[in-house]
Amino acid sequence: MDNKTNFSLESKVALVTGASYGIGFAIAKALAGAGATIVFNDIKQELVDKGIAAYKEEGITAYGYVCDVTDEDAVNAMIAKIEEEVGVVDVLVNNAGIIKRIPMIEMSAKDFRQVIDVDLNAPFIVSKAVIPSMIKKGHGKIINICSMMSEFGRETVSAYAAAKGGLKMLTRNIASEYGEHNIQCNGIGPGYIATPQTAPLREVQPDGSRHPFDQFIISKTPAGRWGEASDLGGPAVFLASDASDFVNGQILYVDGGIQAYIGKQPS
Ligand code: NAP
Ligand code: GCO
Repeated sequence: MDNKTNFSLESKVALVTGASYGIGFAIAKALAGAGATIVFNDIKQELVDKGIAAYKEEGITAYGYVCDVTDEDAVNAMIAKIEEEVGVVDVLVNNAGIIKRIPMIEMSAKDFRQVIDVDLNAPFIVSKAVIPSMIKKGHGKIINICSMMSEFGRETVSAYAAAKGGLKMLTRNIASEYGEHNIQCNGIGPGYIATPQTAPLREVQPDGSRHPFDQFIISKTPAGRWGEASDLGGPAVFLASDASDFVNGQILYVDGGIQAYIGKQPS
């Protein structure tokens, strides 16, 4: 098979969770560009409607479903509906996620559990819902959106780091358990990406200066910039396509080199 067809997603159904906007939307757009049929979900109908309109503006006819990915019954019902209305899910991108930036000893157990629920339990629930049909079909791709916090900690993100670290190992376990069914499960580990989730870290200060964390990330990234959600599209197409059929259990970091770099020396 030549590389033109190797990277093609023609005839593939791709479900991207939490993809009305942000990284999920950018990944779905890239998968559509490679020929995939796009299915996405969000918690609220108004967001799903906005998402459908946004995809339409990009020339993409997307199928949108209202579903809270932490609700197993709702997820199973959504997958059944997708299989009936669109087709079996060939590619699952577990993208939906939240973060709560709270010092650990000030964080309630309820808040901690909520982050774990969305960022770790939900990828388990949605993967469990799509794998049986992937096994029957004889192939499948699962892409978990991990994080630099799958490898590193930092102040105030204990729940998020615990979840994303767990998601890295869930990725490796799905790869181990279902590789024999020609299912590949890999992760994408974005660096710092300019989306609503990181907007608080980039807020312009009252004196017009950049947020200290913004300056920190710029100094720690060889690329000298925050990532754009579109930077994740190509890696997602690779991991969703036949081109990665022998790649399994890997986390592909798309971080502008931040993990390789000690950081810009003070001038
Ligand atoms: P975002 O802008 O906050 O978007 C998150 C999406 O997930 C939203 O559409 C949100 O919908 C949806 N969502 C949240 N909880 C949900 C639930 N229970 N059920 C269904 N949908 C739910 O975040 P993002 O920056 O695009 O991040 C997307 C993924 O990339 C997340 O897993 C995040 O951890 C990861 N990531 C982000 C970065 C970064 O720098 N931005 C870096 C590494 C990894 P609502 O609007 O309805 O809440
Ligand atoms: C934070 C950020 C990060 C990014 C991302 C980095 O508060 O440190 O939100 O967690 O979202 O996960 O890879």
